Amino acid sequence: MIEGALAEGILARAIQRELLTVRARDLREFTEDRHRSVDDVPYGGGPGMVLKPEPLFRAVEAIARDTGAPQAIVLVSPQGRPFCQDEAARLAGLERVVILCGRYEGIDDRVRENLATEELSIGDYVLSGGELPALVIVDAVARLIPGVVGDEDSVAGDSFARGILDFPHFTRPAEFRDWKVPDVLVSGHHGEIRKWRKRQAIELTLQRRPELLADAELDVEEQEILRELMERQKGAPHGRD
Ligand code: 9D3
Repeated sequence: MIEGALAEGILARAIQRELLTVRARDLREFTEDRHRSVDDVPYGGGPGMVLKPEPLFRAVEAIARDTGAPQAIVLVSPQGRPFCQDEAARLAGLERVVILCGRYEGIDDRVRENLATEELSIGDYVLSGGELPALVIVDAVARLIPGVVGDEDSVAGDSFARGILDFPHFTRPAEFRDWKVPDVLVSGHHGEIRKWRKRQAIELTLQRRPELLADAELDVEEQEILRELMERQKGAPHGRD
């Protein structure tokens, strides 16, 4: 699953160009019993299986021997702190990161307490394993490594990099099935276009994700637009949209 995802798109290109290295390790390689068991029944009873601590500790110790000690050992789990753009930026600044993931009902808590340096979740929904969350983290972090994304401006200008939602995008044709591209975008007035995009982004953020605005990095013009939109919202009737 992980190797498949790493073989496609921007990630594959970045790995090929040695801008980053990603290696998937199979926990079964770090077992010692005849059945190569990575899990066992839970102490105290209950459904499902629990990941054993030994293969995880042995895997991390082997990685440390091979490549040097990791600066972070991230356990992905539904109980983790929410992963976000700031966390991605922090991890992108580290030299070596290990991500621990698995499919299980639970993971022996000694791994969380004594091996992992942090625990991250990618959101409040139940997945069938931690591989996709691990890949989500790898993808978000990789994009922040210089050269991975072709256009550096696109990374810096990413709406989430500034903590607000993106503005709407359009391309040709200027009219499609009676739906027109906003006149301002076709006009070529770059100042007006910049202002329109700011307003759209802030309006959308205010409507859908107002909690983002508390920590957003807004310039003076954007702060002015936000004040104006909030004034307008106050007077308007509720319940639209
Ligand atoms: C019924 C109890 N479940 C815990 C909330 C068991 C359970 C569900 C899902 C145990 C593991 C998993 C697999 N998910 C992850 O490993 C996981 C995950 C997720 O499911 N959602 C959001 N982020 C993450 S990070 C790792």
